[in-house]
Amino acid sequence: MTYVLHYAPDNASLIIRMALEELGLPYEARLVDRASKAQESPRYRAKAPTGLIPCLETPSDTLFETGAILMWLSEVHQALAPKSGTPERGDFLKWFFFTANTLHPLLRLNFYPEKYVGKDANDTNTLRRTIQDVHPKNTTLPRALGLLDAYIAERTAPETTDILELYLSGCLRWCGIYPVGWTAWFNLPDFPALEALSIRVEARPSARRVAHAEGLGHRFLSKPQLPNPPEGSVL
Ligand SMILES: N[C@@H](CCC(=O)N[C@@H](CS)C(=O)NCC(=O)O)C(=O)O
Repeated sequence: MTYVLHYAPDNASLIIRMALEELGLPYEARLVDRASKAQESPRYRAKAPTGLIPCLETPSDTLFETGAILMWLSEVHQALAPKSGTPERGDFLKWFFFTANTLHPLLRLNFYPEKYVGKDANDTNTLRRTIQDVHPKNTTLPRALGLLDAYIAERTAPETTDILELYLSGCLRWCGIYPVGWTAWFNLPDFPALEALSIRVEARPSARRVAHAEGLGHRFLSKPQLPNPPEGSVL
C-alpha cells in the first residue's frame, strides 16, 4: 500500500480522503480511535507531533496539517490545482492559504472553545458567539465565508475539482452540523457560490465513495446530517 491515511470519521482527514479518491490513489485508511484519545498517544505523536488528525504516510514522507498534505499531493501528482506560472495560481494560493490559516482555525475555535478559554460555559459561549457573529471588519466565520464566496463566484470553476474546493466543501459540511446546537448562524444558501461548489463536489464519484466509507449520508456537503460511521467516532 502506497499511502496510509490516519483518519477518524468526519474529521479533517475527510478532506485528504476525498483528494486521494479524486486522484485515484490506493491507500489504507487506518482508524485513529478518538474515543481512547489515540491521537494523543506517543505512537501517533511520533508521526504527527501536533496530535491532530489527519496524518498521511507516503513512500517518502510522513505528513500532517491538512493544507500541507493537500499541497503535497497536488504537487507530487501534478493535479488538482492551477499550475505554477499560470494566471490563476496567485489567487488560488491566497485563498487556499486563507482557508488553511483562517477558516480552518476559526472552525477549531468554534468546535473546541474549551481548549482555548477553559471549560467555563460563559467563556466558551462568548468565544463561540464572537466568531459566529457577523462583524463589519473582523474576520469572523460569516465574514471569512463571505470573502471566500466572492472569490469562488468570480473565478472559473476547475474542470474537475481542486484541492481548494475539497478543503472548502469539508469545512462547509462541518459548519452545518458542528457543534451540535450551535449551527444556527450558518445557512449555506447565504453563500451561493459555496453552495454550488458543495453540490458539485458531492456529486463526484470520488466524494460519494468517501461519504459511503465514513457513513456521511447522501447530500453530505450541501445538506449535511450527523454521520453514522461504520467504525470509530467523530470525537
Ligand atoms: N491544523 C490541523 C487541524 C486538524 C484538526 O483540527 N483535527 C481535529 C479533528 S477534525 C483533531 O485532530 N482534533 C483532536 C484534538 O483537537 O485533540 C490541520 O490542518 O490538519
